[in-house]
This record gives sequence, C-alpha cells and structure tokens, in this order.
Amino acid sequence: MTGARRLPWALVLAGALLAGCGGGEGDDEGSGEGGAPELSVTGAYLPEPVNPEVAGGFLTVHNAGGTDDALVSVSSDLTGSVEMHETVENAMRRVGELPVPAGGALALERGGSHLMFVDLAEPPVEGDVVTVELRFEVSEPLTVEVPVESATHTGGEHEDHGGHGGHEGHGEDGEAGEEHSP
Ligand SMILES: [Cu+2]
Repeated sequence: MTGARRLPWALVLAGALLAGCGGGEGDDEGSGEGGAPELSVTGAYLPEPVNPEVAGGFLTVHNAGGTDDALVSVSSDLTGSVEMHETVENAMRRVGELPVPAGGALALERGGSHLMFVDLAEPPVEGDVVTVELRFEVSEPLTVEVPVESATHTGGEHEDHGGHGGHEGHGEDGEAGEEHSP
C-alpha cells in the first residue's frame, strides 16, 4: 500500500515540472507582455524639390506599442517609385526596411533617413499635398497626407536658420547622381 501511494506523487511532480517548462515561452494566449505596435505619424512634409525629377520626404513614425515594427515599403500618388534611403557619412543608400522600435520612433529627417520619390513625371510645388501610403512589417498600412513645403523647409526644428547656404544633407559628392536635398 505504501508503495502504491508514492506513484501518484511522482506523476504529479512530473506533471508540474513539464507544465513549468512548457509554459515559459508565452505561447499561451493572452500573454500580457508587449502588445501590438501602435503607430502614428507626425511632422510629415516634402520640400519642393530642387531637382525636378527627385524629391525627398520627411516624417516621424511613432510606435507607442510593445512590439517592434518596420517600415517595409512606401507608395504614393506622386510617382510609382518611392524608395527608402538612409544616410551614412553624407552618402545615401537605398535600404529594404527602416526599423520602428517599440516605445520609440523612426525619424525621417534631413541629413538622415528619408523617403525618396524618384522618376517624377511632374515636380510637386509648394502648396500641393501628396498622398503617401506607408506599409509595415506588422501593422496595417497608414495613409499620410504630406504637404509640399518650400525648398528650404526643415520641419519644426530650425537648426541652421538657412544661413549656411542650405547645403546640408547628402549627395554633395555627386556619386549618387541624384541630388534631391537643397
Ligand atoms: Cu535619398
């Protein structure tokens, strides 16, 4: 009889250990940690391009959620070709995605990462509004109405007061052959 009592205990212990190991990966529904990305866009603008075939676009994507996301593609009514560029040591290069970290933001700004509208049939002019669709790895697409501003507009932060010739940004070595930032 005493021997028969020990067996159930062993099974209970084994069961508890298995549950403890298997439940740790958060595959049970309703894991409260994280939460979906919550994206919003602020500060979007598109400076009137100096080069009539190429325009840069700037905005900030905020992620108030608990999961990382990434901007993976962009489309627009301005042109069929919108690229994502990052700037490294004053040279820009095309990238396949731009991260939007959880609890953080993706800032697209002059001298940094930006959208690039290429092969423009007709250059946008100040006062126009360009419709841009942003598509993400996780979140649903966002449509943003982007106002076209003057060529020297810099969003809310007037760091250089436009007094230094306004040649901030990339493409000055001409290697890329597409200067789109004044
Ligand atoms: Cu660019």
